[in-house]
This record gives sequence, structure tokens and C-alpha cells, in this order.
Amino acid sequence: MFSVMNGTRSAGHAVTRRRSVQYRCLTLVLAIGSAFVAAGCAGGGMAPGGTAGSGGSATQTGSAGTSGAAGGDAGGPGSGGSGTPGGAGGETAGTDGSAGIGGSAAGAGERGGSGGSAAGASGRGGNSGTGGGSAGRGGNQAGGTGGRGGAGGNSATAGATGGGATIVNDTFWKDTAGNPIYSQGGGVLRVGDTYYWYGVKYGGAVTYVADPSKGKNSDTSFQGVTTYSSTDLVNWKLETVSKPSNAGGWFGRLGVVYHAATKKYVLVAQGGGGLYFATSDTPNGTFVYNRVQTNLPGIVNGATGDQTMFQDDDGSAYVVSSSSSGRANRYVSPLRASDFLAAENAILVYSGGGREGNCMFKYEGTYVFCSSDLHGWNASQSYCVSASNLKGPWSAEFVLDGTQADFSHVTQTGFFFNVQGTAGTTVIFAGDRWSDFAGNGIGLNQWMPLTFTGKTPHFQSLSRWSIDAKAGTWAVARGNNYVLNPSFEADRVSMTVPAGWKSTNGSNLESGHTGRWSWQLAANGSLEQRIAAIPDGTYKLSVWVKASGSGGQLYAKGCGGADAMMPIASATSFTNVTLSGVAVSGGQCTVGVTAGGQATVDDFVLSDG
Ligand SMILES: [Ca+2]
Repeated sequence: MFSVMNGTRSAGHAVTRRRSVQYRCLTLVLAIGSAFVAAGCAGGGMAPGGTAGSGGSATQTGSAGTSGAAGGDAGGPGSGGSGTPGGAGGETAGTDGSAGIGGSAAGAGERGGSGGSAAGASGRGGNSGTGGGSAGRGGNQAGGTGGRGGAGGNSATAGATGGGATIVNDTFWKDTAGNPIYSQGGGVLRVGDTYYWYGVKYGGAVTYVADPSKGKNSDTSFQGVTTYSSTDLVNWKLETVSKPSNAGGWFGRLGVVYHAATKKYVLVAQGGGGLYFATSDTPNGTFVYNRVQTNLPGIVNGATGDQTMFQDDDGSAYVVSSSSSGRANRYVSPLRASDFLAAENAILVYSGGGREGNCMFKYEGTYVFCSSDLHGWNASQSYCVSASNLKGPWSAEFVLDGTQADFSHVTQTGFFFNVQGTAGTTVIFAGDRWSDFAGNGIGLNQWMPLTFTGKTPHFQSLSRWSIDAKAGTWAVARGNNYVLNPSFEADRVSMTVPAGWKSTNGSNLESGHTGRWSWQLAANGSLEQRIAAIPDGTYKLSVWVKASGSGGQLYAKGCGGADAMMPIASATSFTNVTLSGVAVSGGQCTVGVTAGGQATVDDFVLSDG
């Protein structure tokens, strides 16, 4: 009920757009690149060898080599030589390593070392592999021969698939039985090495997934709470579907926490008339519904405006929410310590600005509470406040860097969870794309990693990346689409410049190749996006286009090599136009189209696979 109301109320809300793609990516390169170089310079005298590499089993997926860092000074023998070669990766080397979007340091960085080895003689860092070894440790073997005076690559896209399973956004996910995953407005709980993912199956999602070309619907009928389990965060098995017998109207925004003393898994959800509590002896259910709390103390109006669950390191658990009816206040409400079956007096986190999609994570001692704009079912950039203590003081509100250009990869803040492993911790932003109710594209679930500069989080808008659940590390995967807002679904209202792009003589058209929107250019109109952090390599650029006449073109320029273009022919229905062999060096590339006659474009892709 709560969220149904959102859609009507937010129609007039101003869209705030800020572009800081360049800033984001510079930060990324610095943060990851430095970590990478440190790991990749294993051959240098100052850091001989590094730890023993286990030798990534990079093999096929580990081939290719991107970035190679290394070739450090006067290469010492390196003590890490026990590792077997980490795949073909950097051994093709010989050219300068390039800036890229490396994965987390452990996975990508260590892998890159092998590049330095091969390139060492010439004193230049190698181009390391896009494929990481498993956990990317093979790179340390490179230290054995070392390079001298190497220019050193900056980072790697290593670990494409070798370091874990690949998360593919902008698709409808399927479970291990091959059925669509229906899980919206939920949360993830880790139990041992297994992750349990709880969410809601709505009638309208089933309809939309079956045929997204029919567009959005308003069928928020509750079909049950789904529980999926996985150990790799990609292959999810449907465990149970449960449904409280007395749930009426809206039901959702749920999460599960574990109460150690009672040994109960406690599910807390927003339902008709209040806060629902259900318990189970096992994480996969079946959940038995215990009670409904109709008034939440300390919260204006006594009810939540979108909520998730958060469990702290000490086991305490909290409802993370804003207030209903205006959503001007944000809170954390501690659950009753004795059994978690009641929400107690709320802590006011922040007042000002209507926010929803409330969720929270904790990273290295800092709590970060994030929310969306009041855009109904549509996407927005994400807003956060942070604190070192839940009772405050809380920081001023800031926009989560990296969510501006494509409105959080066309999602609303859903929930966060930490993947803590042997080599690091990755915080995952689990965004809800309510495409069933907004019509804004393909896929209901979009998960992206966060990176950090100090305590400041950065959102990495990726369509394809790998997560190594055991190591806790991640990397960009081969086939990632480097174009942001490629399908023009970020904006929810009529615009003359789409989020993430520059355009002249254009506007969004409420009819797309996919999703709700495409971008229409009048004769001589233009559309362009500068991609500020892309690993060196060869890419393919494509777009779907309808054009009333010839004379337009699809182009890539400023990519380090010769500018490239492909003429756009006249076509009355959406036709794919592809520009192959786009050589990128220097870490940047600008892509776009110019229109001859009127042209309508949708679904850009710039990828290496
Ligand atoms: Ca579209």
C-alpha cells in the first residue's frame, strides 16, 4: 500500500542530475591502480616476489591479459616463485599497462604481476589479462624474473570469470532450475558459507518477465516471500515460498535477521496495517507469522516508508526506514533484544528531503544509510548519510558517487550486503529495478560493487562483473557494457538531454527498442557520451536505430587511436548498427551518433566481448 502511493505522489518531483563520470573514474583509477601496482610489482627489489602465488587457473578465461603493472626496478628473484603461471594473462605483454577498472585489489592486482615479468626486459609493464586466475594469485609468480625500470601498468580488469562467478545485470535472472528469480524489495543473510536471499514475488513481475514488450503494469498482488540460497552469489536455488495467511494489500520491504539466543531466523516485513514478524528454525523456512506491530515508536506517523533490515556485528538488529506519509525523516529502529519480535524506540538519523528505498551497510566501522529519491517505481541517484555510531552524530547528506550518470544503474536503492572473504570485503549494492511497475527496461535485480576511497563509497555501474565469494573480491568481467544509461531508461519524464549524455536537438521518445524509452534526434541532432575509464583493448560499439534518411553516423573518437565511424542507413524499424574494432588506449573513449534525417536510437553497447 505504501509503495503504491509512491507512484502518484512523486510525479512532479524534480530530477536532479549531476554528471561526474570523469571524477568518479579518476578516483577509481587512483584507488585501484595504486593497489594494483603495489601487488603487481612483485619482482621489484623493494617488494620481492610477494606472497606465494597459487597460480590462477586462469587458462581460457584468464587469457588476454589486461594491465600489467609491474616490471618493477631491477627485478629481484622474488620469493613468490612457487606459484604456477597465472594463465596466459600478462605474458603477452610488452606494451604499457593501461588504466582500467580493476577489480578489488587482491583479485586483480596480484594477477597483473605476470605481465610485468614478460615485459620486464623492455622495462615496460605488460598488458595483463582480462581473465584472472582463481583469486588472481598467479601473478606473483612473475616476481621470479622481474623487470627493470618498467613503466608499469596501472590496473587490470583481471579476474573476468576465473576469480568467481559472473553477475550479469540488465537481464532477468534465473534460478538453478531455470525459472525466473522473483525477489524484489528484500535482503540477503549469510549463514556459514551460504547466502540466503529473501524477497517478494509480485503478480506483475511474472507478467512483465513473461513479455516485457507489453510494458509496465500495476499488479502489485503479493504472491509470496521467496527464499533462495547460493554459495557463489550467482547460482541461486529456490528454497521456499511462504505467505502469511492474513497478509492483505501491499506486502514487502522485508529482511531476515538471526536471533542467537532463541535460535530463530526472524523475518520482518511491511504489510497491510503494520510491521509483520515471522520466525523459522532454519534460514530457508518455513516462516511462521507471529504478530503484526501496528505502531512503531519514535517514528512520525508510526509507520515506515520503505524499510530493510540491518544486523550489526554484535548481533543487534534494526529496521532501517523513513517515516510514512512524506518520508521526511529517516530512522533506525532497534529490534527488541530478547527475541527481535518488536521494533523499539527509533533513532532519528536524518530529517529533510523525502527519501525511500532505505537501506544500510557497515564498512570498516562506518555505517552508511542510503536512500532513493521519491521517484515512485523509477530510478534515482542515491543519497547517503554516514556515522560511526548508530546514535550519531550522522553526517550531512551526500550523493553516492557514481550513481548520478545512470541513476544507480537504473535502480532504486534496494539493500546492501557484505561479502567478506579471505582476501577482502566487497559491499554489494543490490538495486531494485521495478521494471514491472515502471517499464524501465530488462531485469528486476541489478547488483553492483562499491569501492572506497578512505571511508567514501563509490558506486561502480557495471553490467557484467565477477564476484569471488570465498575471497571477497571482485573484478570487471569481459563483456561489460561501458556505456552508461545505454537504453535511456534512467529518466522517467520527458527530457532534452538524457542522464549521462550530451545531446543537441533531441528528446526521449516513449517507445523503445527495449524498455519504455528511446532517444530521438531531429535532423542534424547529436548524442554523445564520454567514457572516462575503460581498459585498453579492442571493443565493439553498437546501437539499435531507426532513421528517416541517410547521412548520420555512429562513431567512436578520442579513444587513443584513429577515430572510427559507421554510416547509419535509413531504416523504418529498429536495426542494429555495429562498429567493430574500436581500439582503445589511454583509458578513455567518446561514443555517439549524429543524425542525418530524424533518428531514434536505443540500447547502446560498447564492450570487449
Ligand atoms: Ca530503451
